[in-house]
Amino acid sequence: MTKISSIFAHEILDSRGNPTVRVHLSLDNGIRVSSSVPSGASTGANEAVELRDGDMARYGGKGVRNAIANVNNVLAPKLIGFDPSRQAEIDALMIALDGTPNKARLGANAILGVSMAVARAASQAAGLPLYAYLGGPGATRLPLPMMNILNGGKHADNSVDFQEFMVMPVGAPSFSEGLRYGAETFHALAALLKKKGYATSVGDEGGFAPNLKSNEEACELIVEAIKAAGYSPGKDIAIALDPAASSFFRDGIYDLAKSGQGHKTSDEMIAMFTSWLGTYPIVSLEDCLDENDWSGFSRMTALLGDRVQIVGDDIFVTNPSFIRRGIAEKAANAVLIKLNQIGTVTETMQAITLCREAGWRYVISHRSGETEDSFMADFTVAMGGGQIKTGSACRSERIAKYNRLLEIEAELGAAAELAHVVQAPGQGRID
Ligand code: 2PG
Ligand code: MG
Repeated sequence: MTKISSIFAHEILDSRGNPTVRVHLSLDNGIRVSSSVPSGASTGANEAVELRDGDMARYGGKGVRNAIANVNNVLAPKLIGFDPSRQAEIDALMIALDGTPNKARLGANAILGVSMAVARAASQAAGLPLYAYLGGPGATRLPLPMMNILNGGKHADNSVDFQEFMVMPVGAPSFSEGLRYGAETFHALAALLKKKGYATSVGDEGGFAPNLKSNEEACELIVEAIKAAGYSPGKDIAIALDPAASSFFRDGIYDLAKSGQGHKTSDEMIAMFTSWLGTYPIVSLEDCLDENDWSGFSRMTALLGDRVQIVGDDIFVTNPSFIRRGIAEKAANAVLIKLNQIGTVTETMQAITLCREAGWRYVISHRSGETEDSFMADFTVAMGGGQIKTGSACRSERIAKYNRLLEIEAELGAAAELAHVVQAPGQGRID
């Protein structure tokens, strides 16, 4: 039996230049792997705790030396000697060693770094690519990408309140062709913005971050870019949105301060997105309301849930207990899945099992602060949900995931299939 022989963590930087955790793990047969932990900006209040040092003398308090020390001094001594294929047991032991409900003592960043490294080491010990180890021989489904080509909200210093305007190549015949559709639209959008005198600098996830006159103008420009790239809006390429509404919900009201478009109630937000559905080829709506607005989510799902994918991110935080409540209250019909919101590979898989049992869809997602680690690309293929959200067509921390998916597609050859989980706008689900 192969055993874990060493675990060692150190501090690295993420795509925003903030410290994060990298874990190196060795097995007694000579296999060595590493994993790196991402970090969000528009984080849900109930996410597992990302441990930061708070030492203002280093990185403005954002150092992760305590999390590193927890890996090296608390977790490593307990895990050496374990068979890495015992993922669930190892994750449960780390949860027990932490002893809090939200990983506040050791840090979800410490625990997840080890959890991902354990999975990767086990896959190598089994002689399998990570997606095949975690997903089995049936893991042949490549995801439809949600490519965030226009950034706003907390991910950009511009006049756009809504965080993510994404394109989904719903009509593409394969993953690589879909990626090309998205990249060509990204380049067409660049040319369009330039022509209109807008900035073509990019935000945290590699999408453009111009100062637009309104949030809606982003949708207009994307439709124009899709056409300019030679595609049919809605047929070849659809739009997905993540306003990340918790980030501009203040004192019981949605405050569209960045664009200067005033205040909206929950029902006014729902009415606005309903009208957008009639105008733009939108197939997916994530976090259109605040994370505590459960009744608003339920009203919106009752109204629009048969026409469009309604994704809960901050409201569910990849946490089985919140997802269970969401299913009971019909608060959405899909979940955004982020490994670091919950903090172990096992619990993330449990969250996905709940979605499957309820007939809900799930989208595996990056964070706005990322690294070159492409774990989530393999994880997406393994989980078979058919959708990945991992940023625009630029910035290497985003492209690392797309390139890994291209590699998986090539490796699967004729067995590779592209998921078609969303149909033309307003037509409901067909997966
Ligand atoms: C989101 C994510 C990822 P962040 O809201 O879905 O795009 O952003 O990582 O900043 O929470
Ligand atoms: Mg989100």
